Amino acid sequence: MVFEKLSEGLQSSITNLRKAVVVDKKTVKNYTKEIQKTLLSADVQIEQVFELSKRIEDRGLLEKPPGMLSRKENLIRITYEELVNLLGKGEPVEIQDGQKLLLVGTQGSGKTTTVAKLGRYFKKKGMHPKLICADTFRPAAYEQLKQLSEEIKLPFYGNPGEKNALNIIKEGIKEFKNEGLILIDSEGRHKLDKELMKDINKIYKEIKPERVLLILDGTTGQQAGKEAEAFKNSSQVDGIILTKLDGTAKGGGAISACSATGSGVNFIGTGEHINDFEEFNPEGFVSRLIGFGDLEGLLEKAKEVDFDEKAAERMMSGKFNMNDIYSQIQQMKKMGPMKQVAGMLPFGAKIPKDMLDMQEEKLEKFIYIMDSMTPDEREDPTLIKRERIGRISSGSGTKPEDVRELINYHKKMKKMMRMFGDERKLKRLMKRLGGVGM
Ligand SMILES: Nc1nc2c(ncn2[C@@H]2O[C@H](COP(=O)(O)OP(=O)(O)O)[C@@H](O)[C@H]2O)c(=O)[nH]1
Ligand SMILES: [Mg+2]
Repeated sequence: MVFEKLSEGLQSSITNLRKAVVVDKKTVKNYTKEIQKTLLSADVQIEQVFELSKRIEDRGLLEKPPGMLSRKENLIRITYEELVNLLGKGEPVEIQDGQKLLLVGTQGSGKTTTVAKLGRYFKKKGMHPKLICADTFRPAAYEQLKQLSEEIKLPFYGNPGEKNALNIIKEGIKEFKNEGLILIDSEGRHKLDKELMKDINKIYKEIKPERVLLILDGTTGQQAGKEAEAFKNSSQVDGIILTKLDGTAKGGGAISACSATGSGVNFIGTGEHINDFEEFNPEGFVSRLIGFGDLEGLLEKAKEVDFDEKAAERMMSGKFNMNDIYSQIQQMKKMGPMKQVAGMLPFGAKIPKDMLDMQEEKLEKFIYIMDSMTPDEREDPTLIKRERIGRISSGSGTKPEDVRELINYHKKMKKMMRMFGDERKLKRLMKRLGGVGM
């Protein structure tokens, strides 16, 4: 599996963090030490690792957790952000029909394979890729790409009799009437030397490809960044494709080193087969490393909840009615189980137990009941006497006990609101609870 070690390392640090009782300086330090170790073993540059862990540490200790997040959760969110920052800085490369795309890189980096992978990828997106083999350096290159193009059923042009790469490309473009997305496989040398650069620059000048993608072997780890830099200094590079990430634990190093050059990784190759290829997107990638389900909930919670000042004032003045309960339940449904929410409160213990035990279904039921009340009744629940209870329960398809339970709930809440004599405290509580508080 790709990035298994990196993922395991990060997830185990996060699990350990979750188990910690307090989030103090020592916890944060231990946590960042573990992250450091994981990143170093993925061959990420030492300076990058230290910068990242220092930022996680500083932010983790100083930053006020946004929204509903605890300090612990915020630390995980910060880790996510910093990893995204570490692994991706480049803009996505826009590729479409009507463009010529030149693939460059050293021999064996995976150019020919990647031309076919890209062809298949864009074909699936409804585009019209056409392949040209312009590698006159390696005799088998023509056959290799020809076969691959047959496998994925894409037009192919090559000319084994012609020794001049530039001529082949011109012929190919003519053959394809300069239509569709023309993918050009170029020659590679054993390293990025002057000769290769000269040849590529000549092709670049004559053919004017709209995009140039650099193919780098991911198993070289940090070295990939050095190659990217060298290439960028002598030729145009619009994006980077890292290959062979399936066969290495150094992928993190390769990606971060490329990102450090200012042009991030756009695609990754994750196997020899044509399907082993994907667009690289740092956010999605880091989410997967950390464990997506976990992160999704966390980021959702980090969103600042709206604070309804007017609702606070209404409550303070004792005017707490069913409309408030209504929006309160709507907010609660967005936030998850009550017990979990109460666990985050500074004085959670004051919340009556039956309220904490309230189940999602019950909240739903309450909503139905309130929907069956008249506006007057919602505004002033004391109007709801015995005969009205019957009407409301049958209107909402619930039992009269349910309606009574909601009325009692409202009373309890109202009483509790008064108990928080201190307005500041109440407002703070309400902010955490997302609006109408309890
Ligand atoms: N495991 C793995 N092998 C790859 C990947 N991409 C290319 N290769 C292999 O690397 C070798 C060189 O690839 P090739 O496309 O011929 O490189 P080129 O010389 O740059 O054109 C071939 O054996 C490919 O099958 C990849 O993402 N994963
Ligand atoms: Mg090749």
